[in-house]
Amino acid sequence: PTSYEHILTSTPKPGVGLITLNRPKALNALCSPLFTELNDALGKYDQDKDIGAIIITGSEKAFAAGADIKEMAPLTFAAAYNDNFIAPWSHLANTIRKPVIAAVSGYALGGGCELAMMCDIMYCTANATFGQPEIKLGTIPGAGGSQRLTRALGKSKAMELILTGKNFSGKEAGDWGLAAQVVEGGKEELLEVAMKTAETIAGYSRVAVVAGKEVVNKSQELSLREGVEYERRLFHGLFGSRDQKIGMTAFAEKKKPEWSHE
Ligand code: CO8
Repeated sequence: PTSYEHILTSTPKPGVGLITLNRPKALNALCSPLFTELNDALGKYDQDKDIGAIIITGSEKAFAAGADIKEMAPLTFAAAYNDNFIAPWSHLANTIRKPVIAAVSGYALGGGCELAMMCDIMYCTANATFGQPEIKLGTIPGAGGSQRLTRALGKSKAMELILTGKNFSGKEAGDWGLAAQVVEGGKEELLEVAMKTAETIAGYSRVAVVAGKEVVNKSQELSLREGVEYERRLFHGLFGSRDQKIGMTAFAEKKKPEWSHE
């Protein structure tokens, strides 16, 4: 395994890649070097044939307390624009094809909330603390928060949160549908839930899983009619996979399918 400075990587279960944000002195503030490492680790798991699902988590106290404010403070418009500051953050949402699960305990503020929302499935503890507090720093969300929060919660609630900068709890994230499940307990119970889902997904055909992620994500960008047509094209295409034959034959023979991932 590659050794990183700001993250830890491991494979706690077969098929599951676990990335732990590990910059405890700054509550996992997402400095550029951390993101470079995160993108590297995500890219490696995405390429790894033995990995079927990825989990991103933080510590008990902080998933991530935002982009690194100390790094951003002196940035000029020209430097941010010329270097396309934050653009590498889109790697997760734009490039990674395997499912990524966010397991959020503690603070998920600003860029931390945005990172969690870029993941495909979010789990959190009831007392996790979410928020987009950028307005308090004289700026606005810069890693997709205004778009993803609004799609998830609707305009009025997202507007209120982004313009007041007030936090919301893990329980609220669950009630509002931002998180798929709110886990009672701490980081350990949270990871157990995330791991179980990751293991389940990793146990299916990789071809079908990647297609499933792709079509759900299309729903965020296409009209209903275009989205349904996109889904149908891919659905038809999967009759060309070996795993569709394996899965349906196994059902008829009352056997457990042995996926070829082809
Ligand atoms: N950036 C840099 N350092 C941070 C950050 C951060 N976002 N958050 C915490 N830290 C550091 C603190 O400075 C402190 O360092 P030191 O010990 O050297 O003083 C250490 O982490 C521990 O923090 P606290 O002592 O503040 O811990 P508390 O438990 O008292 O408070 C809080 C925890 C409430 C989370 C508090 O740290 C806080 O308010 N943090 C900032 C939260 C915030 O505003 N986040 C949004 C940042 S802006 C953003 O993400 C914009 C995204 C735009 C898109 C992407 C841009 C890159």
